[in-house]
Amino acid sequence: MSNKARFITLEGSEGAGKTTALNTVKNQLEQWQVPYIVTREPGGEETAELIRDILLQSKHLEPITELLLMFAARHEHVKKVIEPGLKQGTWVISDRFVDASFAYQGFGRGLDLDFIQHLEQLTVDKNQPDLTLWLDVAPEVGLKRASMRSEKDRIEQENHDFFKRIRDGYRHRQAQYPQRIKTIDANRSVQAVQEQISSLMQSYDHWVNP
Ligand code: Z5A
Repeated sequence: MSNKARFITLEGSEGAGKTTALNTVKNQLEQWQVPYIVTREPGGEETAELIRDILLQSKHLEPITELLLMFAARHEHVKKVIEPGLKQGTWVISDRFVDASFAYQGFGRGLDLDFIQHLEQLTVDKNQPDLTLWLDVAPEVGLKRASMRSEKDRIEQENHDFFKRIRDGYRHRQAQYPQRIKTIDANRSVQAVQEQISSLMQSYDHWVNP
């Protein structure tokens, strides 16, 4: 068995179903019998979780403040959890990572993509995901699912056009990195989504059985 630990991220906009996807990925890693941790962004580490509370609970944040806090949290997360984990041979699954900043802060809030890329180089450096599952859901489908939830945080309260721009952002990233970012059609039933993810994960069997 190859002992190179892999870094897998899950992305998607509101109501995409990342929680279900996460369970399907975990099942595959358990079948492969590889050690793994599950983490999330913003957050995933003590200080980063404190920053998450500011990000999600503040009534108003300037877009640049939001962007800088996302990357401050990410840098703590990368340096204290992701990088050491991978070095020790532990696989890392993260619910969201840097693509979310391009989609939400870049496309959603309209911040400069070159500036975001510069922050990415500074804070993430070589710790890039090996595989990203982008759960692509139409905003009207995702927002309907999410509306079942009782309380919405600051970002979840944004309107339909914002989530349309997020989807454009993810499309743009997928076109830029087609080898890494794989599109999952998340408009379909839970079972159909699980099947697509399982079969995609199985196509990476060579990672563990070279
Ligand atoms: N954010 C950012 O702006 N910039 C960044 O760089 C980063 C993040 C890293 C994090 O909030 C927020 O931060 C997020 C992006 C922003 N804001 N938004 N929007 P979070 O972690 O609290 O929220 P989230 O990432 O959006 O996660 P979530 O809401 O928990 O997950 P989800 O993908 O939206 O969905 P879910 O909980 O798995 O499913 C939603 C519901 O739909 C649930 O009731 C399911 O049972 C149901 N569901 C799921 N799949 C299906 C299918 N296929 N059919 C029918 N129903 C389904």
